[in-house]
Amino acid sequence: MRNGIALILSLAILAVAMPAQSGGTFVITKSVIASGGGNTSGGTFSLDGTIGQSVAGGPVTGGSFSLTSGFWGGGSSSAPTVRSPFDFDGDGKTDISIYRPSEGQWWLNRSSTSVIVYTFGNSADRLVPADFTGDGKTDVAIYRPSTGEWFVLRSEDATFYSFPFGNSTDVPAPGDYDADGKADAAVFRASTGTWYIQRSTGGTTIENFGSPGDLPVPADFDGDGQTDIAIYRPSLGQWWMKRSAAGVIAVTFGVSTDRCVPGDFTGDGKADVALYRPASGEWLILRSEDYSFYSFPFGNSTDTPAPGDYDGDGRFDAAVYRSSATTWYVQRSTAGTLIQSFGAPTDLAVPNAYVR
Ligand SMILES: [Ca+2]
Ligand SMILES: [Ca+2]
Ligand SMILES: [Ca+2]
Ligand SMILES: [Ca+2]
Repeated sequence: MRNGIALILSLAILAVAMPAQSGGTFVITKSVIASGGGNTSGGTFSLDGTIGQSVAGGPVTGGSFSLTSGFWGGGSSSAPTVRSPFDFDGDGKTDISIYRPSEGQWWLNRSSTSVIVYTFGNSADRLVPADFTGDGKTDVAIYRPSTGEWFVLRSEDATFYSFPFGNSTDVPAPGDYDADGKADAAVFRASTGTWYIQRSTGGTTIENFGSPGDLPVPADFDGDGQTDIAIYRPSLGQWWMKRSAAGVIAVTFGVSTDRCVPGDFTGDGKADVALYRPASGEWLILRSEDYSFYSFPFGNSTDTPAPGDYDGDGRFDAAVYRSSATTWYVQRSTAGTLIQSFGAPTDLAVPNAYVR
């Protein structure tokens, strides 16, 4: 019985691309069903009945069906791909990395290969690294406030392109707002509470969400693959999130001196509202699952928070760069604490780029 239902579902999918059919006996050979799989072997499959109709009727009975898994990739192909931020080599792990403003240098300590240095930017530029080209590797990128220009260094071949999008007082806040796997240039204009998003799939989104004094904290809070517009209101400790699938929600979590470090710390595919409290060196995480929170100390008052997924397990890891000691401390969720020397005292931690 159960196998019969599975067969109907699978064949209903198979029939989508076909014209409607009715009547007759359908014969499907193994080569049609399992061209790429390894589960079907030795036989010809026959089916009488309802190809081309919706799955609305009762189950097929009276037959002997044998069906193994593996149709259409097991149905997983439509799940959004969760990628790690600041992953310049595309191995799924955030890379320890610094920007040296005086030289315009990016030093990337890539987790799968080696250190590489790019000169790209100047001391007044803002860091906006993200995967703009959609190859799974974060691209080195800067926003130049004086001209409102974006400069992206393609991870594919280290060539660059640039385009204007924003003005001198805008806060750059790129993300994948249209869920096509490519980061979209975006800015938050705090003076008017307006978001401008240049979608990689085409067109510009202009949306009012926020007020003067708010900070942009976009992330995928509902886990549908689309970055969600969101702001933090420091004066009230309020987070306002315009979730793309689940609607607007507001939570009060934090004080004005906290730093916003949203990310998926719990590993459910949804970003958690999260804070770093410099005064106590504490991380405070509001679980997306049930809005309960937990906290733990990791860092001190002068450390730079640099969250990311450094061990690539799908969960954000607390991390700080201690510039005075040029040392990174990473509390990896699966691999223990990493202590690594990388950088100089005046360097900026790249994974701090979107911490507000
Ligand atoms: Ca990496
Ligand atoms: Ca996009
Ligand atoms: Ca979303
Ligand atoms: Ca992790």
